[in-house]
Amino acid sequence: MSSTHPALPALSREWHLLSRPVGWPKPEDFALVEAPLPVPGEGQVLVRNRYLSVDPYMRGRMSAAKSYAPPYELGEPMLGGAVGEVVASRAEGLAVGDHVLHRLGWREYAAVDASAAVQVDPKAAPLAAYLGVLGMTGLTAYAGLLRIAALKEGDTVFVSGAAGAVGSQAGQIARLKGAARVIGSAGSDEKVRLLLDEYGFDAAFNYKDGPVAEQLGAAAPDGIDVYFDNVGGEHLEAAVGALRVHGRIALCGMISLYNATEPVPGPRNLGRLIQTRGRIEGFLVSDHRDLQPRFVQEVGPWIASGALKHRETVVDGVENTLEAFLGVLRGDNTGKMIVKL
Ligand code: NAP
Ligand code: FER
Repeated sequence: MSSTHPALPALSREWHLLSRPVGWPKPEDFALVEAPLPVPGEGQVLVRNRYLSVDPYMRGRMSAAKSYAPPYELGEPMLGGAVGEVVASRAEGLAVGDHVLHRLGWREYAAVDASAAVQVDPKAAPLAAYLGVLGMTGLTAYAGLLRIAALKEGDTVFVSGAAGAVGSQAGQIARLKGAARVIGSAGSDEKVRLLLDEYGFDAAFNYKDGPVAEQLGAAAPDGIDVYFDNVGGEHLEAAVGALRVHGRIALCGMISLYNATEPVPGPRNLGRLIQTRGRIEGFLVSDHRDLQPRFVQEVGPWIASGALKHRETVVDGVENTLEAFLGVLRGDNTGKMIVKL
């Protein structure tokens, strides 16, 4: 089976990693390169990407250190979540005009193995939602809160990075699942207002206003049962300090440390986990794909009804992908950061 879209360009732009960043990534570490349009092989589709995902974990893949995902290769296009339209197909079951979710982001066109593409329905949800609120970041919030932190009705829950893609969903799922009190932290007064006024958090603070331990103590005078950690560092130590008996901490991410050039001191108060019989557990969303159907079934209707609200920060143009990624590290985004091509 072979079919092709009528008008395709000869070239496709793609972002390459040129050198491994030390500390904050610099524009010189990257290049937007024009390459010949990829040619799909047997079993592949040519996808015109419409939305690219930029995510904090990509900072880790820019480093050489071995991790759960292999490092990006120098001089090669970077990888990442993307949703696009099939413009040529040499694969059974996918036709021109279909839409797919795949991992060859950071570029305009990609030749994708059909086996590595998931068909998505643009009528069921806006395409960008498959990268965020119904996609990887949404599932991360769901799995981390319900499976790792084992949220129970009546819990007091603290979420950092609470105006971001994962955090905003974790906080709202906690509320909708019966948490007694949900507290969020974020990096601007505008984000704090959004948590309180739109997302239904019971308390929220700007972590730049003063010590996290003090602000968390004021927001949760009786302590917390669950901490959903997106940030690490000072936030994590404050949460350990506020943990109640049988409290649970889900380690999702530690974005405050991703550009660190020196080893960072750990929380100095881990002894509290003994007194509280507390539990702290890291997780990766990729180990919890089995929850995807349950996640969509439970959270999808909340999104459709407006019970769970979300925002995206959309940056236009493949040429602005790097700035969008750097913006995530700086906190320019509210909700999922998306690049629209
Ligand atoms: P996001 O929260 O939408 O964006 C990142 C946010 O981090 C920024 O908007 C910024 O918001 C905040 N930030 C940056 N530097 C900070 C600092 N020094 N201290 C506190 N906050 C800081 O990103 P996301 O995609 O939802 O990811 C959130 C976290 O989850 C990240 O740590 C990511 O690595 C992790 N994650 C883990 C998994 C997994 O499987 N374990 C999967 C997805 C994501 P402010 O304006 O509030 O500073
Ligand atoms: C994945 C595992 C982990 C994945 C993303 C992550 C895109 C994110 C980890 C992090 O942000 O720390 O399979 O797929």
